[in-house]
Amino acid sequence: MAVDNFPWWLQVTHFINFLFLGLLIRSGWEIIASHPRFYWKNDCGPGTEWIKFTKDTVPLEVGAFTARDDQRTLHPLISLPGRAKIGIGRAWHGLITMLWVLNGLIYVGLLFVTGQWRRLVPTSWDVFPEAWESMKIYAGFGVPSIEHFQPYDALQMLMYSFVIFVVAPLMILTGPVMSPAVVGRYPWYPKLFGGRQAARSIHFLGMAFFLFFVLIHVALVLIVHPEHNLVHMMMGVEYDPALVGQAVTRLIIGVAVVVALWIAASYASLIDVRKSQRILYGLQKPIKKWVLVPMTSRQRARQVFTEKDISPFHWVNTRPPTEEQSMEWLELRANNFEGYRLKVGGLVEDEKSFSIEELKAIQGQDQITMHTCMQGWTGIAKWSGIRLRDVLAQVEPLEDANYVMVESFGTAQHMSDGRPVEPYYTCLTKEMAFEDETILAWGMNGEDLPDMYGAPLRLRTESMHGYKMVKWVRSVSWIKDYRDVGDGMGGTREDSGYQDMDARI
Ligand SMILES: Nc1nc2c(c(=O)[nH]1)N[C@H]1C(S)=C(S)[C@@H](COP(=O)(O)O)O[C@H]1N2
Ligand SMILES: [Mo]
Repeated sequence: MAVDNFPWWLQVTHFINFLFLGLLIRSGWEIIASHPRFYWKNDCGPGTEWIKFTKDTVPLEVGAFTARDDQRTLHPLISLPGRAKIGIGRAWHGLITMLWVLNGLIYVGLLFVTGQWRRLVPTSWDVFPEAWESMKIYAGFGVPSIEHFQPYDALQMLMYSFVIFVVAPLMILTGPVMSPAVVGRYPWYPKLFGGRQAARSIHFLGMAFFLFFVLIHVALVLIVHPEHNLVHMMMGVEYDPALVGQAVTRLIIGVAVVVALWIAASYASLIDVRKSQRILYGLQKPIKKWVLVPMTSRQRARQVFTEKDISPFHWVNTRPPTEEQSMEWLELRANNFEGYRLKVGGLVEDEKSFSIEELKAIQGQDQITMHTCMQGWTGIAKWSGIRLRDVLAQVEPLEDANYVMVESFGTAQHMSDGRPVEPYYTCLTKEMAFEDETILAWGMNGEDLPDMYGAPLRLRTESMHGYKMVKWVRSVSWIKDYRDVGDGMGGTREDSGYQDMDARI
């Protein structure tokens, strides 16, 4: 195997990869910061973390410390975009993943088409004893002689193959397990990785491995025969001492450009966060619409969990309404919700309202499902309620009734833009509203819905993230367009947390 040139496409795909990996890792940190704990079990119980990046300990008492209280803020120099804009972090992560996978496919495709794969895929078992020899040399702070590198030595080959053919695919495969739509539609899939939280932990470990690999990779490039490496890498030609200076210049410029782009991405996203939200999610819309929705829409209930899977601990996000927020709810509460009536109206012929008893008489179902908050935590519970579509069937929608809006008595605990307290709401497309497991729940784990979890009625949209699942529901309305209500983004978390209206992934 002769040392031939490093082809130009190898340089380009490497450069793009370096840029994208940084964006992925930094947006990943933004997401981690919103729930800086990792678990193996889906319950996410306090004390069951195998690693956490916060000093806070969580009391077992329900609602004493909420998922929002747990959120951390990172600086824009560190995470993408920083300042706890998790919606934008998730948008970047999704978009760059698509581009990174594309770049990776081009790279691997070209490796095989051009025969370059022989450089890094070991073709003989000798690679293991040879790698061991290299390892011993490094362990003694030595450097294998240049003859070992043709162009890569055995240890390098093993490392590269492992990253490209094991770690990268594992990252791509564990990513979709974060999506409640994917997990709901294909319950066997998360099991391949030991469950949803195990997949999240593996995804985290993959990130840590990438960091470790990049550090070692860069260090070795610069320590072990750096003149040769730099000329190969940066100039794409055989080693020539005359080219070293130019290679170093190129390296410095390349790294500076990438780092500048990483940081620019953060600050550019923060200038006009709403615009970033629209652009970043907008670019992903076709993939969501043409791939994700058809692949995951759930017209059939799929109970995958049983009573014994029910989580002993279930995180709370936002506490029940206070006096400033809703006297109405507090008065209903004081009366055990006896006077409560769900209003069903908006663009309908005939507004109606229903007591919980009346709803129970129409239809009822139980579902044991996993709640997934986009922050990263999950919890399994049994929810009892009525299908939203059966509630909607009680009224006659007008012609331009296109979306369903669900409004709360309560608020969001924390609005990232610090605006005054206002009622929580969400909007659903017809597709979302009519799914089998989209219900208004009055019961949790066989009991009346507790106050913390949304009494007397809460929305459950099982194929979507938690932010769609309005607690303390006051009304359901047909509306013409979600762009006409609130800030026009589709719900409270979309308006002020910059999330996507389509909460499937
Ligand atoms: N009224 C209201 N409903 C809400 C929220 C909120 O802040 N206010 N948070 C949502 C989010 S982001 C999540 S993850 C779930 C959490 O539900 P839980 O507290 O029952 O676990 O509630 C959703 N419903
Ligand atoms: Mo959430």
